[in-house]
Amino acid sequence: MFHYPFDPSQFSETARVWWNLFGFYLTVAILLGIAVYAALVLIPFIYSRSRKAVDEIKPGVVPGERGRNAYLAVIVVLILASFLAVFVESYISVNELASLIEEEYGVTIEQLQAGEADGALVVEVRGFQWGWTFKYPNGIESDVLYLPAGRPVIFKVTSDDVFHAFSIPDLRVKVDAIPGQVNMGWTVPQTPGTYRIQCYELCGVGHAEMISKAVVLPPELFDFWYESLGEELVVEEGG
Ligand SMILES: [Cu+2]
Repeated sequence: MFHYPFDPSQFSETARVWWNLFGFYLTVAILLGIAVYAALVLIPFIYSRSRKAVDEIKPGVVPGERGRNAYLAVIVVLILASFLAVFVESYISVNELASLIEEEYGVTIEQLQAGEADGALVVEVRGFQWGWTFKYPNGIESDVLYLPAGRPVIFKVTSDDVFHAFSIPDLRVKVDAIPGQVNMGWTVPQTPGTYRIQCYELCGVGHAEMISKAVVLPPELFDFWYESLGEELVVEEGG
């Protein structure tokens, strides 16, 4: 019923930016990891050659010959540089996403986050023990989430009872569902298909079964469903 793609970037604009950022973070983490483990393995060999080093230990002083502090400085600079790289890359990606959304769909991320964007579909998501209800502006209530492809969607998420977390992992959407509070989330689904919806906050014995599906439809088919006031839609499962 559900597919679990390794690379979800073509499914939504949010999936694309988070996937790219994840790749970047992972690369930085792997490089740092290699450096740390290489140091762990090499340092004992380096120090075992100069046994005097043990006698030279003083607080705040790195034992060994002069110049070793320079290596330390380089390592510290590399670590700080990697933090900076992650920060800068995140900033650039989110800005690129913001200008793309504004160019293509005429809405800003701020409007989407505020839940007030012209042309965006607003879906009220309610979590409960143990399931989800989706309510549309024309009054349709459905336990399957139908979405149009190529149009921004805003999720206004809340809960009837305990803490839940609404997530469509393949679209890289995740929003806390808190009773008495409405949290916003948004995405732009790109590829028609069926996606898994799952709760990501342990909420009781039924948590693991708190699963539903999001069906992304071509815009015409979505409009057809929407205008039919939510009659059950039989969608051929493909792929
Ligand atoms: Cu839950």
